[in-house]
Amino acid sequence: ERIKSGTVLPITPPPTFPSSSHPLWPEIEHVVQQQVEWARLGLGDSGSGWQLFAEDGEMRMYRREEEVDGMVVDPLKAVHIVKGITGHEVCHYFFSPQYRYDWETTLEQMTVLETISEDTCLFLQTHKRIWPASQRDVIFWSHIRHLPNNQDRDGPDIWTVVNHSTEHKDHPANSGKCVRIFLTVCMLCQTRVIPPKDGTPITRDDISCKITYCSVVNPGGWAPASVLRALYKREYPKFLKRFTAYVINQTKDKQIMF
Ligand code: 6CM
Repeated sequence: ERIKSGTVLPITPPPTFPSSSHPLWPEIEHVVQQQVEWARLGLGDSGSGWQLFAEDGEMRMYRREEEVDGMVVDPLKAVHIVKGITGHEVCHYFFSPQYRYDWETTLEQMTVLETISEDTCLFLQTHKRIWPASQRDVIFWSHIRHLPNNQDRDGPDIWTVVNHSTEHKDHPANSGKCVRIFLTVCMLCQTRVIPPKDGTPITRDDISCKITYCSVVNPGGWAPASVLRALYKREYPKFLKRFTAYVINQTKDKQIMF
């Protein structure tokens, strides 16, 4: 059916995979919509309330200091522009379990508890213990999605991965040596292409990817605020730099995956 001009299209298209029949699906749909909206807002008009805590080249990281029941739950927003890679590539390497040990430095063990569909998995991860706190683990669903640009012919397509904590009957929280953390993470990517003026094929020199990474992590149990904030200040920039360098390295001799 033809779309009348002025019609506002939904931000996310309907699911194309059978994950829509999974019991987690309504939550996945809801959280993905919400996270994409939140990431697309950037820092808002004035950037008010966001505190720049790390800067390196094109990368900027901002946080808001927030506590719930005395626990640090600072929301984080990071923006980065990386040359030579596409949003599809960034999301592919962020989502796919087979690459996770290559770039995730805080990881001790990762288990895929369930492959809900090609675009959605359930993960159990244990992370390295950070003294003086207890070791942490996390269970989250992870969903990768392409949001084609239907509204603005010149606007970029979006690829996104959203990770969000959930429960699993075989792995109750805080039943072993680990304290369960709760997280919501969104990696949102827009690819910019400047085609060569002479009409020659597009190469990696003609593309760049704008990444917006948002996260909220609740440590789930006692962790000293100053240690946690120092940890985030060190680890988040390290993660984004290391991860994007990894994607550049993995893709440099491969065909561009738009
Ligand atoms: O988004 C990132 N990674 C994803 C794939 O692993 C996923 C998982 C994130 C888990 C983040 C856990 C960070 C460790 C938090 C420890 C907190 C408690 C310790 C207490 C210390 C006093 O979304 C990249 C995440 C990069 C994190 C720096």
